[in-house]
Amino acid sequence: MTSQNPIVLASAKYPKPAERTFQYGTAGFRMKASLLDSVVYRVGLLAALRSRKLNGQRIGVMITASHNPPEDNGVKLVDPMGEMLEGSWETYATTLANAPSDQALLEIYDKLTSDLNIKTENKARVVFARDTRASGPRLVSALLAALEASGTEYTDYKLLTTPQLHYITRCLNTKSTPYEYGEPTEQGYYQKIAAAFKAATGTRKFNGPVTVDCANGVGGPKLRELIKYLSSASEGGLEIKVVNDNVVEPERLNHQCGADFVKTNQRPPPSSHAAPSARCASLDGDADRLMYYFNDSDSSFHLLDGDRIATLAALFIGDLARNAGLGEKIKVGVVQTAYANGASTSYITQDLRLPVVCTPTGVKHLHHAATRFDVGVYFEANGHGTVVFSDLALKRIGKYEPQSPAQASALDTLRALTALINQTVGDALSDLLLVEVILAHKAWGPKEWHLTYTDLPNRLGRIEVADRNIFKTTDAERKLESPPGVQAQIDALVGKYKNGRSFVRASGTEEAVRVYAEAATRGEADDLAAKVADVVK
Ligand code: 16G
Ligand code: ZN
Repeated sequence: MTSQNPIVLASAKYPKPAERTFQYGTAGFRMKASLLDSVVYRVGLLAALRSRKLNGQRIGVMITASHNPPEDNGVKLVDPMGEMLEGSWETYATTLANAPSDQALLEIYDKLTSDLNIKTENKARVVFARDTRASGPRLVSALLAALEASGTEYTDYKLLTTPQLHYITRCLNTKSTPYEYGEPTEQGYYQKIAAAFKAATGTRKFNGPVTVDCANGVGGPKLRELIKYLSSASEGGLEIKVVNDNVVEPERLNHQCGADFVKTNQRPPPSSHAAPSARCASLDGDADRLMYYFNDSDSSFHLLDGDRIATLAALFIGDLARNAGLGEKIKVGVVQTAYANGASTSYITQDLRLPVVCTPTGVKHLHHAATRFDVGVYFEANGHGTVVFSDLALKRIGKYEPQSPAQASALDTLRALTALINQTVGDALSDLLLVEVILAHKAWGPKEWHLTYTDLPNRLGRIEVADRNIFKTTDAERKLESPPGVQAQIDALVGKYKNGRSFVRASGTEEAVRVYAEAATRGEADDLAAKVADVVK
């Protein structure tokens, strides 16, 4: 009898809230945690299907809402190589999440099994973890119910950063293959990163400590753990001062701290008392975004965001490849979104002479575009990003015989970077150490880094509209094709401002549209943003 089916029976304990429509968006499902039980249960079923479809490769499930407030939570799937879930499967996630009843859910589950030719005799294997939110354990029980009901083997990695789960997923699926990525454990992650950091730093000295605001999220305890594997400051290692690492009081998560707070408010967390020119960094709630910043001697605040991390990494890796004698064999490229400051794009193309590709917002788009370069550097302005090395580039870097001591030294550093950088996804802990290595090599403080180019003043606004779905974009979100006529009005406004640039897109995560504008001066950028907002309202 169908009603005895374990999937239906367990589903009854996680009923879908009526009148709610869910959508698997750029960051998976994300909303108030109280609404998520049925969604997580159904995501567990999808993870089982995905794993069976891929012949029992491990699929990751991460329970987190990143930089959102403490009462939110979310869930997303990780594909076998540690990438984001393949696009076509996002639709299946949405369909399962919206099944109106337990019975309808089973019917969709069975239909997906047959439509996708999934062999039911294949093993299903899932690994999962969560951030520090209070709702995490409850949502884990919904996930477990789905894994049990679908006959899935699973491992609970408990508390991890999102990038750690991506790393472990890839390690598990590449174990004992030529593409082995590392030990599939949290310790393995720290060991790999710490060894690579040591090798990449060599004999260079760090210019004082870095203070890291951990958003009172999972990044705090994990950074403290990582530090145990690094050389101490007294041994010539990097001194990392950990702040905002209170995970005992969950309501402090992302509150007045963290990468999103710093980027959105353009100021340090109020708890920060950093000395002038001291290096400061902020992670977000699941430690996949990183922001650097410092206060000048005159107390002016300077943000070193994702664009700055991308330009720093592209500069350094481009130089290393050339100095190692691989300049002709390894092409470095940069991937940005329309939110990248125009000055960063000019710096990359004109000063670094590297190609830049622009993609729509969302990590999966950037990551995908980055894999088309030998070495692809991608960062969103919000601080999420990484560097990916193609198989060919890794082979060339691994096999090349240096022709001089200078080449050998550059090559050693480059090899160390391929292990230091988490190539599965943006990883704030790995990116932090990458930035520190580069600054140490260059003997730069944040000021010198900041001086590489001058940002164009810019403004980002948020407008609530009746229906954001009427705003359809083209050209990597830089132009609106609907509503008709709006783009022509924006173009006419932009033309009136020196270095003016503006675009409008519907948010993928909120019921709103975003307006971005930049121009030669602060006044003009604000003015342009306000005028474009008027057009959209
Ligand atoms: C999601 C994306 C992030 C993007 C943001 C844009 C992932 C993992 N996360 O958080 O990359 O910057 O959405 O939000 O892809 P918006 O569409 O509301 O502007
Ligand atoms: Zn995040």
